[in-house]
Amino acid sequence: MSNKSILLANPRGFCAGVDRAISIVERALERFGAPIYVRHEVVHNKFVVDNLRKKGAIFIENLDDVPPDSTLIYSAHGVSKAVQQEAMARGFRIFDATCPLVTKVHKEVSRLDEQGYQIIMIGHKGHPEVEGTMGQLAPGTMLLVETIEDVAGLHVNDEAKLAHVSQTTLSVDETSGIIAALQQRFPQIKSPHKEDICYATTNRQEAVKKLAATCDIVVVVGSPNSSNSNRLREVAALLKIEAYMVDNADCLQSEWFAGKSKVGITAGASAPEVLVNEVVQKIVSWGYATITENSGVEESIMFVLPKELRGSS
Ligand code: 0JX
Ligand code: SF4
Repeated sequence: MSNKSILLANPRGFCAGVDRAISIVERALERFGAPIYVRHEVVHNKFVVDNLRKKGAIFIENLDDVPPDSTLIYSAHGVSKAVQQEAMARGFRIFDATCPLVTKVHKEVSRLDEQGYQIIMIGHKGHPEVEGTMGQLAPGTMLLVETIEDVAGLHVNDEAKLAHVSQTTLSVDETSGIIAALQQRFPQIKSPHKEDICYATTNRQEAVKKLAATCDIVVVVGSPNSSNSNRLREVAALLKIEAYMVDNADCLQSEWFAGKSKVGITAGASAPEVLVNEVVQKIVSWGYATITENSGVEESIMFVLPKELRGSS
């Protein structure tokens, strides 16, 4: 009998924000018909985006590409105030698929700004969530740090009136290092009541660590532009485990598995379970016969849809 086995992480895959964002696009398509315009990929997953495109969603980055009187949906990652204002001025029918946990950070930014704080954001430059969160205030108002090294180079207005917020999908461990560096340099800096890194990011990183503890190789299902999926691969790799991220089963390379007896599999918050199943099936076909699933935190959080899109579909 083969001793080659597969262990699935728990939790893995879709989070409540992704579920809601995809439902918003699907329901808008059902209610109003194609085309429905979506600003940016609604979530960073090729399979999800391709499917919605087939149903009539059109993904755009620039509002100039949206014809008058269209329906427009903001992606799960959120948008800046400037994008919101322009979309409203153009008179589109707007649905906001921004994850409520990202909106919470937006509100925190506005509140801190009203209280006179200068805000430092921890996040990845150019990521749409960072653009949306920093874009809650006028350009140039917030400061961005990506690494511990960036902290030394900050030029702040008043050390006594500083606060920090973060992107929701960062590495928990890396971010605590950056926060420690901020606190060391600016002892009076105000921290969020509750960490901005969301429950889904935290739980999936914990789950991949548990996977890495007993596996020889870890496969993360996720698209290349998905920040939280990349973090899962990195978290596993930091534990000295060979770790790969794949968009789908076709991306798996049999050489990776030579000499490996236990394969761990997880998925980013934007990767559908159907892709996990396909990855599992392919690895099973290479002789990994036993499949088990780790125990993990149960997630019961769900977010409601916008009022106009609720009810039976
Ligand atoms: O690149 P991200 O991880 O921020 O986004 P993705 O992969 O679409 O995941 C779901 C949306 C997360 C927003 O916080
Ligand atoms: Fe929301 Fe977290 Fe999911 Fe992002 S990863 S959509 S913040 S629940």
